[in-house]
Amino acid sequence: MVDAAPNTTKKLNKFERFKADKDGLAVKSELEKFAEMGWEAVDETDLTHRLKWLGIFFRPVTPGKFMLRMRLPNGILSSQKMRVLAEVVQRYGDDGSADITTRQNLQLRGIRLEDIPDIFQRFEAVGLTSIQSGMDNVRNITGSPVAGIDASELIDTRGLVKKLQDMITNRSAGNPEFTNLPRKFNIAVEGGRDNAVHAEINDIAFVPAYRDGQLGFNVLVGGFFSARRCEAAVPLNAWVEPNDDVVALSRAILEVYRDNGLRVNRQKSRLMWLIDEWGMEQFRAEVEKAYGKPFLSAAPKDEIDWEKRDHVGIYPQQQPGLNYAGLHVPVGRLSARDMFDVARLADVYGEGEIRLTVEQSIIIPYIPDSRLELLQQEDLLERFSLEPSPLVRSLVSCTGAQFCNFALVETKQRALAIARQLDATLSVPQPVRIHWTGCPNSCGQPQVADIGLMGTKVRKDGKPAEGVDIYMGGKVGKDAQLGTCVQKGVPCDELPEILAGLLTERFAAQPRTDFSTPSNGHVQIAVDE
Ligand code: SRM
Ligand code: SF4
Repeated sequence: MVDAAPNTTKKLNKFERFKADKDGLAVKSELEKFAEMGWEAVDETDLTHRLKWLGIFFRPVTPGKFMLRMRLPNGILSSQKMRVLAEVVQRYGDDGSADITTRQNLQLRGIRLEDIPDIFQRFEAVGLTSIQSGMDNVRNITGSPVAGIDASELIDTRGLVKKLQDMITNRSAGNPEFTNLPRKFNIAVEGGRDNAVHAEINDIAFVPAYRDGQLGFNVLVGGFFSARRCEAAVPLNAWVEPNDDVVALSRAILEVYRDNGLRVNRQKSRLMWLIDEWGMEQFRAEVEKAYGKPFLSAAPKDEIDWEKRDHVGIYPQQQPGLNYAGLHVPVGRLSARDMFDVARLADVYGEGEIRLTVEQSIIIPYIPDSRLELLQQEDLLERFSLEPSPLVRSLVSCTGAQFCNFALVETKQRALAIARQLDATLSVPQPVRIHWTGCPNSCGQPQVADIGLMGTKVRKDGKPAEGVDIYMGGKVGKDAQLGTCVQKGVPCDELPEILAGLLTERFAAQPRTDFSTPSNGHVQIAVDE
């Protein structure tokens, strides 16, 4: 096994130094000890950084109550797994909750370090893991949320995504080959026609493409967002068959990045900076060498030719007589009760499977036609609607100030309140995707939105206040492109009026005249601290 080793003799940044001192994965064997001594006594670098290699995030905003970031390949989990996660959250009462993330994943809140050994045992018993989900590791690997059930699907990505995760994490045991990357790393494997996973914003993206009549993937590389720079992925000019070649090529790219990626300035360490430094020709040649066989050049075009779907509502599956139900989860926030309810619905109406979307919502697949009517009478659908009001429906929000110390503004609660207010006063003829992100790190992906709102600090009437920079022009699905900043420093309390203006001028919104309550307009979610 090759141990990851930084490539440079130049001065290393502080992250590289502490990784060289002790690998992040090393804290795995110390969890019992940490649990006994209590978080206050844990070495600071272990506490605030290395624990993230196991998916355990110290939250300076809520000291002692940790966040646990899972890995859910392709965003799929069983009702049994959901129940185990619900039990974890439940034990923390009002402190416990979970969020569906923008990488079709779950994060649990309120976790105490002393409970981690027991929680990890429970995870292992049902095949759950949080390994390598934070810091300089490969994040949750995304794939179409309707893989294997979508009638128009090209490639079922479920097996490939799982194999990729197993390779990267050594089947969840932890894999020191890939725990010292220069920076975080994102991989997406898209198998549908509508680019459901925002392939273009990943460090590696596989997108379906026919080459000489054979279906496989074109490969894109280097997509990323950061406070300093945002780039869409660019073609590697390579095509792979939808088999183990996907895993082998990902491994080759990761090895090249691990051994050559820039490690001096952390702001310039993502894959695209290496591609820039070398040029695509050299990068491709180095990856080809690591891959061990010549690349087939990319297919002339990919098969992403649909507008992006959000999967909210009920849709027939490729399997006759079966349907999937997309339940809208307002800004992705779940309570323990919600999680138990979702697990129950998946068992009673489906086949005990649950899927998550990058829009932070839930899909329950395999529902027979005969069960649809009954499903629609379930109380949970009052909270997690099949027909949410238009702006609430397309809302995405990062964690924000409630739990994230990078945040410059509160996001989730404000996002939902403003969307509901606008839905109550305006009739919007088309979906308008509004994405909130609490700081320039862009976890809420404002650059893919119709209207993106990025938290910032402003001054209003001579006093500091919460505000946003406004992004527009993000396009998803076919011909995806990134939006750009169109207005800076808008105080949050002026946003309802400014957004109403934008919606009217740019998205043909009209004042509502019927004054009926739009669907899902007054659903209460538990975002209050
Ligand atoms: Fe993120 C750091 C939350 C998706 C770019 N992100 C963080 C941290 C870990 C910061 C921290 O320690 O507090 C946030 C944890 C807050 C918390 O308590 O929840 C955080 N990121 C999230 C999530 C939960 C947002 C959400 O509400 O859905 C998403 C978790 C995904 C997952 O399941 O793994 C999340 N983050 C993203 C995305 C979107 C994506 O992957 O499609 C991005 C932009 C895409 C990208 O990475 O290229 C993103 N997060 C960042 C960055 C900027 C990275 C950079 O290269 O500079 C940081 C800061 C960093 O890494 O230094 C960051
Ligand atoms: Fe935190 Fe900023 Fe990411 Fe939001 S965008 S979760 S505020 S780091």
